[in-house]
Amino acid sequence: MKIKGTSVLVFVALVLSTVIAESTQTCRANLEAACNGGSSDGWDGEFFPGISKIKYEGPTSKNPLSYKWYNADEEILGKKMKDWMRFSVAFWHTFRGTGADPFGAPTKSWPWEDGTNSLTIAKRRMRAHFEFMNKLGVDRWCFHDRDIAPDGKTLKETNANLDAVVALAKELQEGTSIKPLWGTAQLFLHPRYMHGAATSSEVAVYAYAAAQVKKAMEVTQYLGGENYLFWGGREGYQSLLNTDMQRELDHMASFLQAAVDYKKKLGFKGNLLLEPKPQEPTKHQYDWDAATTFAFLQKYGLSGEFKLNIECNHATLSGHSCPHDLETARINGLLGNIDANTGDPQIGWDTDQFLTDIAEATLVMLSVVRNGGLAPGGFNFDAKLRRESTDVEDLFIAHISGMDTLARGLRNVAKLIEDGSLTELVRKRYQSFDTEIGALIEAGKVDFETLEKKTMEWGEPYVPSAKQELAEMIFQSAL
Ligand code: XLS
Ligand code: NI
Ligand code: NI
Repeated sequence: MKIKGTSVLVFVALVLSTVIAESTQTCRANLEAACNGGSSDGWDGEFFPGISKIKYEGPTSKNPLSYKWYNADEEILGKKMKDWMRFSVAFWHTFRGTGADPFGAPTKSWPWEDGTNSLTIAKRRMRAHFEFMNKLGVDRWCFHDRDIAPDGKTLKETNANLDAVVALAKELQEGTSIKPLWGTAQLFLHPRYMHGAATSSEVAVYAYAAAQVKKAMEVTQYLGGENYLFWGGREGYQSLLNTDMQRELDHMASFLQAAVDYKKKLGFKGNLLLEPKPQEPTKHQYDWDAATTFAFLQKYGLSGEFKLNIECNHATLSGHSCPHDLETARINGLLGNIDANTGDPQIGWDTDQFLTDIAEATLVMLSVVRNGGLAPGGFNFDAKLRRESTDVEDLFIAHISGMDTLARGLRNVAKLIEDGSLTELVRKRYQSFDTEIGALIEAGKVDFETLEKKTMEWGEPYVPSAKQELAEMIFQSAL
C-alpha cells in the first residue's frame, strides 16, 4: 500500500474514525490486544488492514509476507526456533524512523502519524506497534523512554507523559506473551546531553540523566522487561585537549554503580546490558568494543553486574567483525544480547540495515549456539528501512527478511554440528596441547626451565598446515 500525502490521510482517518466509532468495533478477534486501547486517539480499526498474521510457508513460498525459514515452534538443536531467537522489534526504528538523513527531510508518511509528537499520537503509535508485533508473531520489543512518549516542559510532566503511554502498553500486553526485551533511557537527543550524560562536565546533567535512568528502569520493570540497557550515546569525547578522560570514566563508573544499586532496590531480576560502539556521535566513545568494555567493567569492579549487547554494525565500525565481538563477549561470559543489524561494506557509519547475509548469520548463530542461547537476552532488530523504502508493508518485509536470515543461520549451524568436520578440524589443530606437557601447560604447571629442556630433547618442531581453505570449504557446504 503506497501512502501519498499525510494530510489527506489524516482527514480520511478522522472522518472514518467518526463513522466507525458510531458503528461497531472493527477489531478482529485475533487482534483483540491491538484494539484494547480504544479509539481515544482518533483511530479505530486496523493500522495494517491488508496484512494478516504472518505464517511459515517454507522455502519454496514466493509470498513476501510469509516466513520461509523461521518456523517458530520447530525444534532445532534441542530448542524451539523461537527460544533460540527471541526476536524483538526496535520501537525507535520501526515506529519513530522517519527516513530523514543529514541531507534530506523525512520520507515516510505512515498513515497513523499526523506530523506531531503529541501524547495522542504517541498512544496511537503504540497501538500500531502492538498490531505490528501481533501480526508479525514477535513477542518482544525494545524502547527508549523518549521514543514512546513526548518530552514535557519539566521532568515531572515528561514522566507523566511516559506513565500514560506505559499504562497503555501494559494494557495492550495483557493476555499476550508480549513484553520488552529491554528498555533504556535516551540520553543523547536533547541538547542538555551535548557533552554526554554520565560523562558530562556538568553535574546537573549527570543528575538529570540519573533521574531519567531511574524512571526508565522503573517502567521497564513495570512492563515485565527482561533486561535494561545502557548505550553510551554521547559518553565519549571530541577532543582530548578539553577532556579529562580519567574523571569522565570515573563518573561513568559511579553512574553505573548507582544503577546496579537501584536495580537491587527495585528487585529487578533482569540483566543490565552495556552496548559497545566505537564512535558516532562522538569521535571516540568510551565503550569502544567488547574488549574495551570488559576492561572498564573489570577496572571498576562491575564485571559481575553487566552483560554486553553486541551490535553487529558497531562491531564492524570498531574494525572487527560481528562474530569477533560476539566471541570476545562469549568467552568472557558476557554475551547477553544482540542488536541484529549490519553495516554496508562501502559506508563507514552505523547504517543499521537488516542483516541479509546468510554466511554472516551462520557465524552469528554459531556464537549464539555455543553460548547456549541468549536468554534472558535476544535478537533486537536495531535496524531500519532504507530512506527510499516508504510502503507500510516494507516494515513487515524487512523484519521477515531479517528473521528468516537468522533462522537460516541457525539451520546451517545445525548442519555444521551434525557434520562435525569443522569441530574436528579445530580439535585436531590444538591436539598437541591435549596430553603430557601440553596438558600441563594448560593447567599452568610448567616453567621455562622445563620447556627449555624439552626443546633440547625435541629439536625443531613439526608445524602442520592450518587448513583454512578446508575450513572455508566445510563452512560453505553448510550454506
Ligand atoms: C545506536 C545504538 C542505539 C542503542 C539503543 O547506535 O545502536 O540504537 O541500541 O540506545
Ligand atoms: Ni543498538
Ligand atoms: Ni547502533
